[in-house]
Amino acid sequence: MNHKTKIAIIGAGPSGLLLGQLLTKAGIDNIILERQTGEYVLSRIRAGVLEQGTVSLIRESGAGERMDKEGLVHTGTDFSFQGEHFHIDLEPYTNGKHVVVYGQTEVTRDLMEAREKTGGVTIYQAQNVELHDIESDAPYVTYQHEGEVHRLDCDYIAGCDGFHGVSRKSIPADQLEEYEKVYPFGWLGLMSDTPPVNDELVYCAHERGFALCSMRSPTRSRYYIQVPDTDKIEDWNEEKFWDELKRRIPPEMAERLVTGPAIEMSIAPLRSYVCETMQYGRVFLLGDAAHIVPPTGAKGLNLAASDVDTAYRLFVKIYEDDRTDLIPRYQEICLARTWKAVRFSWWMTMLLHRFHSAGRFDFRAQQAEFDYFIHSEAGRATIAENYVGLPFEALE
Ligand code: FAS
Ligand code: PHB
Repeated sequence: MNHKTKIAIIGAGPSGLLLGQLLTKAGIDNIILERQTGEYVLSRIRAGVLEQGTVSLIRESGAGERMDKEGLVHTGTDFSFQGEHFHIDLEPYTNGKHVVVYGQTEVTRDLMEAREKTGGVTIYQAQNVELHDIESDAPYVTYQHEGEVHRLDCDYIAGCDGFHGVSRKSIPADQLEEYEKVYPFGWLGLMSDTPPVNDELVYCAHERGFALCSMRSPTRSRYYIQVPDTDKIEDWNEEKFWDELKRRIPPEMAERLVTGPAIEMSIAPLRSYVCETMQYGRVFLLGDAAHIVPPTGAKGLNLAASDVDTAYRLFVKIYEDDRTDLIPRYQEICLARTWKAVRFSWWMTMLLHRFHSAGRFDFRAQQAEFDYFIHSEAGRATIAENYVGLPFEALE
């Protein structure tokens, strides 16, 4: 089948769904092509913390009702180093800003439901998606669905297909400006229907390794511990996880920790990656298709949302006022914000994780860095304003 739309969106993760919802509300026709099923997309356990900019954008898309009802407003976040527990209030350093704890799975579910209600078209199980004539003014996408090959003609393509997607790979390799740093460890995550051990998140640095105490609701907890990049999920079980977590979190928290069966356990590798080519011809890269950050700074999903904000406002300008002159602003704005989020995520990762190959000096220097930032007003302000998210930049 041959069909046509204005914006072909590749990928129905949070980037694709949020962009699709905003464009539909603006009356800009779009179709999403997703290679998995909706259930599979929802089964992936990922982010948990939303910046205020992300919350506002989800509301603007019309998918914010449940988030506003069930999301947990957090006005502070906690840290610990070798078991000593500290709290940072976010609002005094950020003119009253805070974060909302609401799982990416729920954001995705809300966006899927909103899209269905507004009649947006998402083609799931679209296989072998290929981008064509992306340097022309008549690009198109081909894909297979239910055994048939289809062609989707469009004006622009939004590559929202994540790090392993096809969009970035469709840009000529000699046009890609890429930067990468791979960390020698991953995060082993566990989800359990147990009450969170603390009322706000706790980022724990310890000589045995990093740990994070997070949550999804007052009855559902999300925990992570740093594991060597050679570890496999088969090397771990619930009991071993809980024992190790207790060794890394403050003793009073270990005392009151409620353990229970794992709903989910998985290991995520940690890397920092930036593709500075975020727009090429008629293709725009958004979210994980363009950049990956270690989850230590809770930036991945939020950075994707800020790309969506810029892309959405650009497309409105193009279709309402023919402002194609603004197209270069997309990459300019998104890259400036991306590198600041990449820096913060890298800095939080270097500050809080144990580099076992590093020497005693490095561990002492890490401790001093932590002491300075946790105990100085300037240090706390720096952490707070990056954690709640830097402001979105306007197109003009
Ligand atoms: P996504 O990867 O979410 O979505 C891309 C979509 O495109 C997928 O549905 C995929 O199936 C589809 N796709 C891929 N190739 C395709 C093709 N060829 N054709 C059609 N469709 C295709 N961020 C945080 O802020 N906090 C966290 O704690 C956190 N934890 C994470 C844990 C893991 C294991 C991972 C991988 C990421 C984590 N992230 C976290 C980052 C994560 O939340 C991403 O930033 C977020 O999913 C980005 O959303 P998208 O850009 O939509 O990409
Ligand atoms: C989570 O709850 O999954 C989460 C929260 C904050 C992070 C990373 C992950 O920095």
